[in-house]
Amino acid sequence: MKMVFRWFGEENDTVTLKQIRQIPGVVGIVWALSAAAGEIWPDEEIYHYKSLIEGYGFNIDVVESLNVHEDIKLGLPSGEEYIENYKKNIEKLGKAGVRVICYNFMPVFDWIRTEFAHPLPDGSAGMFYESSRINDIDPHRLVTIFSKSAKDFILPGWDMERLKHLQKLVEAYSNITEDDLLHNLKQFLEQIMPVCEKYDVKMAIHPDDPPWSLFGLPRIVRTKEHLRRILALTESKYNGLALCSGSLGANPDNNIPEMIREFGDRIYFAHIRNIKRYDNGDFIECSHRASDGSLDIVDIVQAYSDIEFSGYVRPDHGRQIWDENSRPGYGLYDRALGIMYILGIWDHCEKVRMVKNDCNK
Ligand SMILES: [Mn+2]
Repeated sequence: MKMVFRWFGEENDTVTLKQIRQIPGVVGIVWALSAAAGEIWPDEEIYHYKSLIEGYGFNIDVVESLNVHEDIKLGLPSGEEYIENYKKNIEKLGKAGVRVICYNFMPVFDWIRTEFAHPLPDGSAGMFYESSRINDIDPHRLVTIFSKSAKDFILPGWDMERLKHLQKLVEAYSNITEDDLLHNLKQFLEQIMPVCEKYDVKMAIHPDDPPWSLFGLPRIVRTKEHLRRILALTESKYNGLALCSGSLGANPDNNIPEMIREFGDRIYFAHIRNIKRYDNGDFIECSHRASDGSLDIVDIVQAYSDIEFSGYVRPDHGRQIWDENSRPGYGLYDRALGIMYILGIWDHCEKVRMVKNDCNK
């Protein structure tokens, strides 16, 4: 596995490349420009980030996210122009050296939580999802909560300009079924796959977070069957997955190690994160350690080792610890701890595998 770390850029992150450089094992930066969905990324900015990141000895292999315009998800004729722009961005990024693009196909909302900093018993805080609050919450209020708690940070996937037109956006989906949305994803993938192949850029779809429908909106990336269906949409192997343990794992029916073993060589990007689920459907993001949450991170990393995973991995989110003031979920300290835990398990698994191989010779 190749360990990478998400970074939001000089103006938009409390963590510096210099700090990331000192986390053992990190070889690349997961980056993006803060452009709105549908826009073409300017070369000057792409190459500015490339030289900045490579200057610290990191690769720029993974971009997260290149957002898909809502009109593409809705299958509108106006989406065609945005697909053309998407293709241009794939070409630009491929030429610059990017090998994987992580994206999602979630209608209107990207990831959803009801609280950014919910206290954990040890005095740290984690992002929290309280199901009873979601049920009575009006989507408008959710956007207000998000914009207030996010303080000065731009939240990944939460394009506030776009969300000003929330009512219209939600209504636009009222007649779109899951099958329609899947069909629109197929149309999108079919058009971009030749460009991905030409410039050697793999697409990795991120699962819905949380993995169930909200506000009556269709969601098509939330179970093993959904992932199977998505991989079968194209002949091309450039259509792949960003397997996020914390997103899928919020549903106890999703068995992450089983998915890793089934989808193995089509997983291009792994997000590893633990969550603690409660019986009432709530969940909180906790430390990576298996005993702290509901997901067995040891089994998950073991599964990646068993399939000899050579793709990219990142600790997904971290708690807020040691009084760090960072963007929610994306502080330095707890993600660095997560990396050391993941690499500890990985190194052990690899060692055991090599000893076994030697014995079989
Ligand atoms: Mn994720």
